[in-house]
Amino acid sequence: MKNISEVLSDRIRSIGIAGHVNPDGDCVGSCTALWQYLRNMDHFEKVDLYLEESPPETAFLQGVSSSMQEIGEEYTYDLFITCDVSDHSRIGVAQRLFDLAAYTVCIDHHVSNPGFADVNHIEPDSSSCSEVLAGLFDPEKVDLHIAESLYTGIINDCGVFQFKNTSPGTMRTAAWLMEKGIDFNRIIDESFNNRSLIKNKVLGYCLLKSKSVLGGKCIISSITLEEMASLNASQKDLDIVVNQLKYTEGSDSAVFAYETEPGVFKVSLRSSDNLDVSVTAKVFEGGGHFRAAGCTLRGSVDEVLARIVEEIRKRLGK
Ligand SMILES: [Mn+2]
Repeated sequence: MKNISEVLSDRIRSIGIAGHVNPDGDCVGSCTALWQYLRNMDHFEKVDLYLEESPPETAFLQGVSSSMQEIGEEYTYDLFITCDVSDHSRIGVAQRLFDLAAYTVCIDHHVSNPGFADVNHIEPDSSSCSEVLAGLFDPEKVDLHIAESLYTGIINDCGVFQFKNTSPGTMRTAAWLMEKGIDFNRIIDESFNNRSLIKNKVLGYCLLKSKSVLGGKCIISSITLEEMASLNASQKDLDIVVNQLKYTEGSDSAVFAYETEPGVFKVSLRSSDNLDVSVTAKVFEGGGHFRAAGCTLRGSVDEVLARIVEEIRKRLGK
């Protein structure tokens, strides 16, 4: 696909859009950008956006407050588009509507994406789904608010152009979005730098608990439901932890396990050039990218960490 218009035939009257469970900045940025873009086209009867509770840092984006967290009555959309969703099982709340839709499109950048829609446009070399979408839009139809959404998505997935997934193409996209007049400095502060006191405390707690394993090559940390409760924190407060762990000097990889329900841990993995953590995640039926991936394991926190570290040890060849 070269342009989003290729999937928008004249017969399409209703469009549903959805992101993934536990939405992040790129998910919200790409979904709201597409929602605004399609609504601005003015020839669809219905353009609906389904997003689970968005991170507060993205609340300023146009479309967030109009998005639906639950599905009302069942409805068959002429077209349903997912953004930043790496797998059918991650559609979350709108999965039923996706399944019912006459025609489906998946727009994504996850290398592990199996292609679960009728049309799959996946660019694994792209920093973010927002960058992929920017390439599918007519630049002249991108207004200030759409540019804000796309820019927010991009900076959240590439760590404000610090991660390896940042390409010259990412910078060129950011440049033309800046030319739309976005207040990029405010967007970076609001959606990336500013953190709640709880989020900062959780980060401090998890860093204090971090341990170096595999001769310093891997940094691990974790948090249980009980510990989260004692800090008054929830899952949404944890997204920055694993990247900070990764910044520990000398480490090639970081593992962060957090309990989502009793005895069930979501594990986030980060790595440098010499370790493909999406392979490690896949061993446990997870997925993701070369340097950032995730999976879910059952057991005690020590068991979960031990199993992941053992898998990384094998990959590192030690
Ligand atoms: Mn993404």
